[in-house]
Amino acid sequence: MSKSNLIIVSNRSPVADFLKPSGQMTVGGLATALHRVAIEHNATWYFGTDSAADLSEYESPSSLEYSLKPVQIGKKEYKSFYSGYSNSLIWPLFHYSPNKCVFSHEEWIHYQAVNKKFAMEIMNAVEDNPDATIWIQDYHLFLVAKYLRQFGVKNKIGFFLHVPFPTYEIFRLLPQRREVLEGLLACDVIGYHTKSYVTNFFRAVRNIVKDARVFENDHYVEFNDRKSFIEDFPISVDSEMIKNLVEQLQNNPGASLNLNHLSNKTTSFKVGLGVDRLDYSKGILERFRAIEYFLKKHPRYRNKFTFIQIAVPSRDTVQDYKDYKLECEQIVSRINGAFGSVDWTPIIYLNQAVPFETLIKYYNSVDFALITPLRDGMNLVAKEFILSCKNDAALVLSEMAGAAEELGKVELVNPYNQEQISDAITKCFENAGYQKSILEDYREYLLENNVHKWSKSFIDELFEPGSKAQKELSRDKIKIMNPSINKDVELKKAT
Ligand code: ADQ
Repeated sequence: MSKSNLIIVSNRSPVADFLKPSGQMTVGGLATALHRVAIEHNATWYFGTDSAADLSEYESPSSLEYSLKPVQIGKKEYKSFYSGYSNSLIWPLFHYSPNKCVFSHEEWIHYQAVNKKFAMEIMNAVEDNPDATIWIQDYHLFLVAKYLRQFGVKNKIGFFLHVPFPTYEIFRLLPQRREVLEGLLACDVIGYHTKSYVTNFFRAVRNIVKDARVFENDHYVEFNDRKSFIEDFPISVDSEMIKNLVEQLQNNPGASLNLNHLSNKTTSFKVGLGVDRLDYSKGILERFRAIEYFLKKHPRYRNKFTFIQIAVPSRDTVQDYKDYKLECEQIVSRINGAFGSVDWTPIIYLNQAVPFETLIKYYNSVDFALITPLRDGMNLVAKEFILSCKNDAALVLSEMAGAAEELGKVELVNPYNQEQISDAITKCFENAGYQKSILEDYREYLLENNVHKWSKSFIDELFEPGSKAQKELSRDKIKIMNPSINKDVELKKAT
């Protein structure tokens, strides 16, 4: 694929204020991951906006090394599509919270209309460019590929889902479940973070799209004369960039974050950290409750521990998010009121976005991180923390995060289990450094399995659909024919 032939499509612009000549990056996993990919490929990036400005002569910010193409949508329609169908139905459902779902037919109509609008704009761009490869991102845009096919677009189309693909029992609750699957099956390649999500998707197709032919062992589905390959591509971070930031910090100790004042000169004082978008799926409230439980159960650790929670405001047009923000503030205030003193605050709560360099300083200063989402497609914070943390730090990670499938040797917890989280915090006090070698191994692993590898493997697959499955199948065949290879691998692991 030639360099400028990649078209990225996402609901939101990677630049927070795309009308400014040099805009700040949008905070969130998708923007963080794809910004570098867009630079590398000199891509064209389509995104939705409800801005009323005249965008007919729009020019991308001069500071950006790729071009942005806004898809303009009316305010009412955008709200219904974004705050409504996308974030009040699909998001909660795919994060296993059906009680939070709002089922509205009107929002579905708007969701379809907005997806069609995206497809029309992209169709105009690819009409003269049969080599362009289209890469659609995430749950807001499930139907774009289907509309593109209806408009006669034959270009390669890929789709990557950044959130979990839920089990069939959850997915089947979606009234438009067949339409969503049909939208996906208009793509040549569909990517998920983990093998479990791939398995869930195959089961959903088998049960819902009865006229599709499912070849799970060969990683594809045939539907409407099209083969769609379905693969796991665990997303990652820009590990080299993070490593460099950490090295700069280590070479300039004056630049580090000084948290000594928190400890009130108490020896063996510990600082814990949480970093999330302010979202109920991230388990921030449950985490606070577990900390409250810990402080109640272990009075000896009061005064010896502060937890810093950095929560960047998110989706504040959605009522559930407004309520959640309030609940977080109330519980922090309750805990600090009940346990704190004039010279000690149990929880420091920052409801703000923090520059990435500062985030790295936090990661590098604390003793442990509690990353305990109730559900999470992957969770990039876990990977950022491993790459940046102190040698004797520890990571307590929810088993409900996609990242747990890759990073299963850190301290895994059930985010609802207060006793387990409390024990995990206790372990950080009593056994500092117990994860040292595990985190060292994962640092190596993440340096190799970085965001560039993620995007490259997706784009390679899109360029030649089925090649990943072919490689895996022939590797498996070699293993079956030469069982000694397996033994060698096992031996290497053991030594
Ligand atoms: P998110 O739900 O946004 O992403 P996550 O993967 O943790 O979740 O990424 C968040 C990003 O935002 C991280 O890069 C982090 O550094 C940054 N961030 C978080 N809080 C911040 C703050 N207060 N200030 C500044 N930056 C902050 C979605 C899915 C995830 C999936 C990603 C990528 O929900 O499961 O991992 O997409 O696919």
